[in-house]
Amino acid sequence: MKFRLTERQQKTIARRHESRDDIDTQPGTVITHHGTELIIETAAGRLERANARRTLGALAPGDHIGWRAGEEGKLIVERVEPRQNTLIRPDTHGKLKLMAANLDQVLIVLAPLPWMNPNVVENLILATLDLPAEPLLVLNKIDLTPDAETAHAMTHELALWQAQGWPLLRVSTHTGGGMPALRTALDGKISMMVGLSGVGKTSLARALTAQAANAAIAELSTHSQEGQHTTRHSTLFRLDGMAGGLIDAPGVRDFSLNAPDVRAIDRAYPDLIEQARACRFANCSHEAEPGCAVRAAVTEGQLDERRFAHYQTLRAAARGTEKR
Ligand SMILES: Nc1nc2c(ncn2[C@@H]2O[C@H](COP(=O)(O)OP(=O)(O)OP(=O)(O)O)[C@@H](O)[C@H]2O)c(=O)[nH]1
Ligand SMILES: [Mg+2]
Ligand SMILES: [Zn+2]
Repeated sequence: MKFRLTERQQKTIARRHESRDDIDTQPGTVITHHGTELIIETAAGRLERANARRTLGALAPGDHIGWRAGEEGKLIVERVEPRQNTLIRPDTHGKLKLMAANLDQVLIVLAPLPWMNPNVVENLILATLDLPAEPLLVLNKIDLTPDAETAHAMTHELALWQAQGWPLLRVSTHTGGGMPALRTALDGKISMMVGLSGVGKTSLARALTAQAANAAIAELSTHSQEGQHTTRHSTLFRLDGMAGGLIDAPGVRDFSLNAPDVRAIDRAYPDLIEQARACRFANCSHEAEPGCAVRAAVTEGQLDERRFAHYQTLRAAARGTEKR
């Protein structure tokens, strides 16, 4: 999982928009794409099919672009504006793919079934904070009653994340419960949904935006299989009666961070950082040093053991990349 472009990639992208500045274009936003075929939204709010100039490289939902009418009425995207941030993720072949651009908020969509590994949730929170964007935890399918073990794990982990100050909303697309609060949280922002396949991201998009039922977009962005519709391409939907937009995306299975940044890790573990201030050594690694307040807090049950273990795993990964 990689959210940021390398400096070289950023420079390449910067050069690309400079190169088309001479052409007179109209402003628009990328809604979705399928290969070189794009659907863009014009400033007037119309959805149009378009093709991007090949030299622009990959475009993604949320990209602000400049387009002009080409021959035979086909729109041509000539430029892409500098990006506030980019969400990048390996595709099924392991190739890094631009999933979305210019995000204000990332909705980490959870459900009792399937319940996501909490370490993966924390990787998502970390990556969101690193964009930077605001994380919003959304627990969907609250109409379902999970088995006792899942219920216990859910209650425990959700309380931990809330204690770090990350907001949590509980909703059900089936009953409509919690949906007004979710609407309010989305107003005026560009938000992207991430979560396991089957947690109900597309169902949420349909509940919140009339556009998500648009047949032409649905055809481009979904793949149906055994009666289930799996999202294949990220798509930006405009929210009914509100500013901002919601990006539906394919489900993620894993969310490992290949090169976490030490400061980004610390931002995702404020509880640990707070305890670490009481460690005897300022550069304590919380492994074997005497006077380690973090290890003491874990032993006393004041700090969550799983969170501590995952923090140490992330820190080890960060040290590994620093040495290289
Ligand atoms: N019980 C219950 N089921 C729900 C709810 N929301 C969605 N579902 C069901 O969950 C299943 C998966 O929903 P989708 O919206 O396709 O899930 P998704 O996250 O978009 O999945 P991918 O596109 O594969 O990533 C469907 O059968 C939905 O009917 C809910 O609030 N309660
Ligand atoms: Mg979907
Ligand atoms: Zn320590």
